[in-house]
Amino acid sequence: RLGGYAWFAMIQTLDLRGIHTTRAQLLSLIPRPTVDVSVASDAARLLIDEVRADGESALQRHAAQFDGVENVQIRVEPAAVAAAVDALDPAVREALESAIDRVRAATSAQVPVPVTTTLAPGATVRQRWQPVDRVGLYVPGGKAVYPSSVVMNVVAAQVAGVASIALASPAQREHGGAVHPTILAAAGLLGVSEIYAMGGASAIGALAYGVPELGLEPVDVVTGPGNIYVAAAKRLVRGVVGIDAEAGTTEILVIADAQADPRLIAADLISQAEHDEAAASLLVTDSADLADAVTSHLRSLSATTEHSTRVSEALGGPQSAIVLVDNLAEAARFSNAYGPEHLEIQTADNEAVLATITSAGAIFLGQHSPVSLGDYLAGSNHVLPTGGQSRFASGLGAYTFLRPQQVVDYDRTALSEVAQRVVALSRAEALPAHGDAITARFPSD
Ligand code: HSO
Ligand code: ZN
Repeated sequence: RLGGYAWFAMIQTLDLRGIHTTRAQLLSLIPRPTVDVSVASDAARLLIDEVRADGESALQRHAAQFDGVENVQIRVEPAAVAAAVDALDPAVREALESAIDRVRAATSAQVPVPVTTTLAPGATVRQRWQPVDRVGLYVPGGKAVYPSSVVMNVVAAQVAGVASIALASPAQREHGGAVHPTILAAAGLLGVSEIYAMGGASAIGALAYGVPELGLEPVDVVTGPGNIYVAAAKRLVRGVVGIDAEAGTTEILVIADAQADPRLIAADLISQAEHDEAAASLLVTDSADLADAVTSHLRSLSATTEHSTRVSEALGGPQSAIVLVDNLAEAARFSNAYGPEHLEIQTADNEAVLATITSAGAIFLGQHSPVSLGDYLAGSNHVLPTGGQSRFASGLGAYTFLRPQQVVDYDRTALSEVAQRVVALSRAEALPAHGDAITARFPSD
């Protein structure tokens, strides 16, 4: 650890004070990781094509190549799920059950009620929300295992009313090529039994197109977080199936003012940096004193944290920064342009800042609502859009699996009232058979 400064690479500072930026300039200043999903597209396409052509044998080859395991039992036996539930540490079981209850409760608020609009007597358009029939949920298993992501994906699909759920997660070398036991246990607690030991782009392809030898039927929607190969694969199968927003490498952006606690901010920035060398941790503040204090806490905390090397690399990477701005309005402007996966607001008036926020995957207000609470037990969903996608997309929820459908129901009188208008518009579009289909219902007129 000699030459400690190099070891603990410092977080860069972006000083925007006194600078007036256009939106385009602001977007170009935003720190982002240097690799993006498009670089993984060719490799992902190849893997998906192989799975489509060769089915299970392609999945076996890919497991050997990427996960270092041979002869994988790809379709998990129900007995293995039950055994994993039995072997679960009681404290972890209690925590998972509590997470399931809270996520289920908060997710229930995401199911819209059907609404019928009466446009005239006997003329209604009904709005109903229909769950998709079958979904494939991906749970990553690379640098860490994510039973919590099983909860987030499965509960959202169950609350939506999805009847058929398949789950995929990579074969784990340390577990003899099986899916990680905690992931199996989480699935078991949720009553999900169709589970496949397969990972990466191959798994996404298998879910989207199906694998007959495994009894794996194609799904309608594929969701779940993953690395750039998973994200690239989801982009490739989109259109064949629906997908959720890309939940890639984790991001946290903290908006804070002088009164915030720098030690807690540093802890929160590190909590997400722990996920990946490419994770993005940003503090946006109008207080240079707070920025300095957070920097020194980052230095000391990152030295002792378990994943010190990974954290230091993430904090020192081009995607992480401390951003100095003139005021909190500018902080919000920067954050909205960035569109963080997680936004923490730690200011004297959090509600006032919240009112100026437009884009974020999920928002965490005040000192006692850290992101890691949301990762596990807040009740909110932790599968959230990254890479600026919160500017146009939302996190995973029941609505991810629901399709709004309009049901039209007119009676004879209601139809006759608008018949001539349909005829007029159909003639204006030179599609007279459209009008004829209406008048055919009134032969005597
Ligand atoms: N922060 C991650 C979710 C997670 N953290 C799972 C721990 N386990 C992305 O929102
Ligand atoms: Zn996390």
